[in-house]
Amino acid sequence: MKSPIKELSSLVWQQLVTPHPAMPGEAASSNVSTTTVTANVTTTTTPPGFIDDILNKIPLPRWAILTIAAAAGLLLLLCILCVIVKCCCRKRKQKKKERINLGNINGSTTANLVQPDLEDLDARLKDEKRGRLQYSLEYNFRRQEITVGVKQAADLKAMDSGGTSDPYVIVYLTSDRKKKFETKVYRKTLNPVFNESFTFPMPQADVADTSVVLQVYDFNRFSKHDSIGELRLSLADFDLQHVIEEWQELSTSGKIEQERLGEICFSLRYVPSTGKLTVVILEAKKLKRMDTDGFSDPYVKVQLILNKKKWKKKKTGVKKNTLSPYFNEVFSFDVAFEQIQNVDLVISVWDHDKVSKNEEIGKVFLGCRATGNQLRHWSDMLANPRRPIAQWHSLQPVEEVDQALALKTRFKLPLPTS
Ligand SMILES: [Ca+2]
Ligand SMILES: [Ca+2]
Repeated sequence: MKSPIKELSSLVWQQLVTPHPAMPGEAASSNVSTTTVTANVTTTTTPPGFIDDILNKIPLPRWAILTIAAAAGLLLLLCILCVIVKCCCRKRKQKKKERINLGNINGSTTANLVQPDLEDLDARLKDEKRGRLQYSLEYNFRRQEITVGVKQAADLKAMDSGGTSDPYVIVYLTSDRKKKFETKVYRKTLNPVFNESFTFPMPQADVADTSVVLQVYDFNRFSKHDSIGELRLSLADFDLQHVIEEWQELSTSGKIEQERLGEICFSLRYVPSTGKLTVVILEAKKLKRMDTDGFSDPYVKVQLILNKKKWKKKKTGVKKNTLSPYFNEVFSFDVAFEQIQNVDLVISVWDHDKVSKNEEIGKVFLGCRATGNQLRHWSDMLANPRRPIAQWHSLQPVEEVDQALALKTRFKLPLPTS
């Protein structure tokens, strides 16, 4: 006769005799099955008096042995349960992992793309810490002028090898870029106190369209001055009834939105058989104000550059006091089919001035070396011989276009000599 307790104790005994798994995991699950097997084997193959013999040899009362055995059994059961639960959890986790890795290759790719991006962003943000600038704005309604105060800067980015900078600030208004002021240079400091102020004439009508630009530079005696950062304060965002004095975080100068110079519409037509290039300057709009009266006196120059050398030039008449001139003037050039690949067409808008020098407002260039909208217009013209193709273009900063044209000269590609 075997009591359930006896059976349990024999099982415990077997467990104590058989080596215990050292590592949980896959091995554990196989051990679970061996345990049950051995238990079964024990119950069927052990001779009936065997356990009694062993129990008699232990110098403890029978009840104590049974209690210890029962406790040990319970503990073991708990252990087995724990191992089983752990095992199940691991398998489920593995399945989940597999599902992510195999079932969703795109997902892991996106993760790979997103992860470094976030790190990059962090690095970029750290890199972009340019420091802060305290300024003041005071508008005088009676005199129609604005006084910009450059107070002080803090935690400026170190631009020199010694871990410091030699900061100074340039101040100007977007309504008149030629009138620029500069503070003194402060040597070897990242927290300069400037306390300088500059006054600009500022008609009340122009306030809403004007921004104050404060550019912080690092002075270098023997090399180009480095831009530390800048602020662009749109006056429309301020209540100029009061004196404004505040701190603002500097941004990198490259990130700042480009000034609107205006747009121009012209049509292009090319006839390969006769080698005639026809440019019709139609109209312009939203041109930048160049004169103090709030208008410009625009005219357009049409220039051809052949093999990076100035070749032919024509211009429209001057339209007085307007920011949206209508020209509708036709210009024809002889450009042989062999030359058209090597031609750049430069369209520039100028402001005529009676007393001072004429000023260039903005320009664009077209040709096989152009990019974006300009390249599209040029290739549309070549793809549609004899048909005039009209398109609007945003004027670009003069220096930018000149630089792009000059750059092309430097990186000139060898052309086939046929
Ligand atoms: Ca320096
Ligand atoms: Ca003018």
